[in-house]
Amino acid sequence: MLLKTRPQHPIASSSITPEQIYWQRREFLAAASGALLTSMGLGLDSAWAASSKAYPELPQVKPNPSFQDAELKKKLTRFEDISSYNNFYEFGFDKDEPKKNSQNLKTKPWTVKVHGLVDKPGSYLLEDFIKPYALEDRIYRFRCVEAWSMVVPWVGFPLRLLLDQAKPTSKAKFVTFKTLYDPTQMPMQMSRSLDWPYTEALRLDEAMHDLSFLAVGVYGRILPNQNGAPLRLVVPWKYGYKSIKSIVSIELTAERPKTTWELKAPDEYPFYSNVLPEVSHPRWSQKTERILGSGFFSKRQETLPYNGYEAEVASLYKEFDRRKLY
Ligand SMILES: Nc1nc2c(c(=O)[nH]1)N[C@H]1C(S)=C(S)[C@@H](COP(=O)(O)O)O[C@H]1N2
Ligand SMILES: [Mo]
Repeated sequence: MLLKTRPQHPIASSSITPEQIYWQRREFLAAASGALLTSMGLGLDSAWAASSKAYPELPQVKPNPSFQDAELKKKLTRFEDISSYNNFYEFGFDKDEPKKNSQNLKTKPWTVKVHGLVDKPGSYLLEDFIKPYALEDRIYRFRCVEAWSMVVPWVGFPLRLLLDQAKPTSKAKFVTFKTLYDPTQMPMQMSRSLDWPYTEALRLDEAMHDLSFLAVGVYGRILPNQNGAPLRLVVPWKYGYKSIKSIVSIELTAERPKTTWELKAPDEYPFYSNVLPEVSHPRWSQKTERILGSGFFSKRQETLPYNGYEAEVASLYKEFDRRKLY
């Protein structure tokens, strides 16, 4: 995983939607600190509209009031940044490659298998998979292990609700997720750079935590392919690589599986991967993070314990040494 910075392009809004009001505010702030950025933005008006509106709106999405923090709302990362600076190694290792190379990923029909140590296993078409749940909008912080961060309004439902339906047996201790394996569509799966299919896992009690979220959209619209369409995990108190994309398999297991990044470099990307600013990555500090989309002279901010969710999740780890849990 490499760090790479590139200029961010401010884009003025044409029609007023809630997210665009936030950007206007951002641009106002940008204007206050440098008029150049705003003037560049004017010409990109229609480019923005095209990039957002290419994605169908999800019907009946309700904001979950517990995750609409006013301060975070002001810091929302623009759709344009969320959808053009990505890690999705199946489509390439540079941040701009997933967007370029994932456009033909076939996300319909899409089948998700729920299996392993559950009373109610099943294979579902995505439409049927999400049908039982009310889609909600949750604004979460997102922190990549590479020390950049964003604030994202995800659309989806808590993973816990799915697990409640699948009914894990008493032997189930972990939930294992797998991404689609199809090298004809995901060209980097032909290389041996990582152990494919991309695999991630949570302890069952982590998976049952209300914050663990299955996302099908962002900014009220379906997920762009590069963000993990049509279904991805979001675990906001852990480093981004735990938030596995384009999921086809959810399996309850008794044993802890080896995860993809753990297999690659266990000392750098261990199983727990909780965001802990005091625990450095072997090759860099995790004390601060670069704010994605904060302009050419990127701003940094302090990283928060458990990425700001300490009050909610610390009890999951009380009997452990935090350092072992990174
Ligand atoms: N299948 C799969 N899931 C993945 C990855 C990946 O390469 N493949 N990258 C992870 C990493 S390192 C991060 S930071 C996030 C990035 O999500 P985003 O592109 O939506 O910001 O996805 C995670 N999920
Ligand atoms: Mo990441």
